[in-house]
Amino acid sequence: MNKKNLKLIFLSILLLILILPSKTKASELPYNLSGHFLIQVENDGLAWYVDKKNTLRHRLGSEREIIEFLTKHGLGISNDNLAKIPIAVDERLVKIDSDGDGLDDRLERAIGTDPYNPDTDGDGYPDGVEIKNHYDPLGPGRLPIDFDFSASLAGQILLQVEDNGEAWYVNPKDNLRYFIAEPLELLKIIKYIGLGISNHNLEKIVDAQLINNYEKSITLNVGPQQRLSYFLDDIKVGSFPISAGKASTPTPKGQYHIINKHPQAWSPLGLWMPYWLGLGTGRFGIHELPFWPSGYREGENHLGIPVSNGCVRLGIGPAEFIYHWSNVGTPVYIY
Ligand SMILES: [Ca+2]
Ligand SMILES: [Ca+2]
Ligand SMILES: [Ca+2]
Repeated sequence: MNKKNLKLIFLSILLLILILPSKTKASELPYNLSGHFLIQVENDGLAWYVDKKNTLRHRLGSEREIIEFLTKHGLGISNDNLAKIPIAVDERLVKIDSDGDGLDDRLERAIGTDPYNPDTDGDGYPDGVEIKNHYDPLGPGRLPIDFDFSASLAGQILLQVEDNGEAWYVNPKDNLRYFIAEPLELLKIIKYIGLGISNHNLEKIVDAQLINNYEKSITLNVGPQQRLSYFLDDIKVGSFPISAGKASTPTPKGQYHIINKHPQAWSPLGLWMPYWLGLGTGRFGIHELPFWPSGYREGENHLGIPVSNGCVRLGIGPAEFIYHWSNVGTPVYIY
């Protein structure tokens, strides 16, 4: 078998890897893949990143593009907070492990263990074993791991601002942080943890290079479609199913803008409306599926069906995304 055939087989295996939940609509793909690295298998494995903030894709072809990406997308983090995120120990990413403890020399320098001593604190457990099991390799006790905190940063690039700007990536698949020892090293990480994607699916995610002014707008189809679409510079980036007002209490149509935001608003009808975005005079708005003080939550199965009292309901996940994505003043066209 020649090299080309082998490559084709490898590519077709990668294509099968892309996890696409059957319910996912094309326009929800950018959101569903946000925070992930993608491998464009039909184009020599070119790497992309889907931005969590706006679901646009960024090309990571050259070292220059990667450096620009890390600088632009890196979120500064304190050492105390970074310590809460478990570290990935992946032998495939080890380049030089001088002391054979399973940790790359460069990773050891970043976390303060001794690259030439497999058991830095001399407690009988190697550094790699301690890290893997969330024990402190520098002394007694466990690491201050906080899985909820780690999950909240899934898909982010983190930069250690109190040290030398060491870069980490929190993989949404396992919520572990991967050390990016040098910019080009990121491509190696992507090779192992990125998602393979076909050209057909990649085209459903807008290339960040097409956006100039980042002017935001939202449209709400409150008719049979029941969808919210979000735009940048008049380019549709993605959309989500909604539940707008029922026939007796329809959502007003027309041109509005977001007048206020609240992470959890209270409705006079006696229910909570998370991720509230007020429209018009603030008597109606966009929010997450509401819940009642009893804890009962409106079901996801209402999305796509107009059942509300005039507000526009979004699913869990998309509501939080649109809340953070939009600003007070963002235009909203309802039709
Ligand atoms: Ca080592
Ligand atoms: Ca060591
Ligand atoms: Ca030890």
